[in-house]
Amino acid sequence: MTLSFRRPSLLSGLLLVGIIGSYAGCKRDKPPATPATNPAASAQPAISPAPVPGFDANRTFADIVKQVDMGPRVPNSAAHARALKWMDSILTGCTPNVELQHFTDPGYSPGETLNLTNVIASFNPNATWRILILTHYDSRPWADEDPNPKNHSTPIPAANDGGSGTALMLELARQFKNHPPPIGVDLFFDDGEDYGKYKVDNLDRYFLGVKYFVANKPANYNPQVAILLDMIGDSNADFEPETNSVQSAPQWVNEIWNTAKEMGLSHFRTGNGADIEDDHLPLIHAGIPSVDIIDGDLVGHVSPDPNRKYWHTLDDLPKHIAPSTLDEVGRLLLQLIYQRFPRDSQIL
Ligand code: 1BN
Ligand code: ZN
Repeated sequence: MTLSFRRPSLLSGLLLVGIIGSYAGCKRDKPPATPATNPAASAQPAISPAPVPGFDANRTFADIVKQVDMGPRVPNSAAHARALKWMDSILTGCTPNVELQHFTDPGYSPGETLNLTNVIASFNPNATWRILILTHYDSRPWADEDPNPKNHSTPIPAANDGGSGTALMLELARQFKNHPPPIGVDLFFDDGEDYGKYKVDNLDRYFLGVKYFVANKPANYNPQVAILLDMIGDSNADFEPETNSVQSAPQWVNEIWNTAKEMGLSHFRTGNGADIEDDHLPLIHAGIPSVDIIDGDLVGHVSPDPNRKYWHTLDDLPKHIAPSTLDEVGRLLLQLIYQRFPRDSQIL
């Protein structure tokens, strides 16, 4: 892969700030259980939690429809370029700190070169206590799980698998613009997640953007936790703790699912979720504790519900998405960011 930056590398800049702050020198290398049980936090005078902004789930739904209307966002396609421009314009309207990470991959066909772009939008860049939230925005080029074999080489609409996380993170960015988060937040829209053919070469050709990000990140960029959003919009979504996430970041899994329980969110269930290989694996391998919020029963059409058998098919359409599900995920993340995760002033 080759690299070019359209803008100066934001993460490098962030890391310069971070060196002065606590990226390199942070004493905490394990996350706290909760602010209430975090000794460093409880030693400080009480800090009133930041007010939690609202979340516009209808605008999020509309942004899923917008992406599907652009066409499948397959690398090297006009729809992919259009989606990138659209995301970039929204994000640059919300923060001056938007980085485009351009890179290439050979693709599958002889002589092919995939032009790929990761997008990273940062908020509160001087905060040393940071989280990374990520999703993929590319669409799978092959509907190879479609019941009709004639569709196996056709790209998927990717309303849920790509579109939902992208729309939700754009809405977070809009909220952060008007209500700057009390912790550092880096929103990472990664490319080339769904490019692989797992029946041919397992998962070797997946997660291209995150693999690139990890291989090129400054050594001292180490967010406290990464939260991956994948297929988070289904009207009957079932979010259970995913196995690799539990192993990588058990305290953060508890924090997220406990918060969901306290908020009375109906789509979050404790229990044993599936073991899913996803964008979080390269981050975990790079030492970043990571949690995948994923509707795991969609993968492999495990759910017995016939309306939930559209993963990697031409039926991954907005008709399966409910604003009420997007609302739960969006409000949960805002609650964690504004009220649950410790701020610098609580840990320094
Ligand atoms: C998740 C959603 N993934 C792709 N779209 C990753 C994956 C691919 C998981 C193949 C299992 C099999
Ligand atoms: Zn997929």
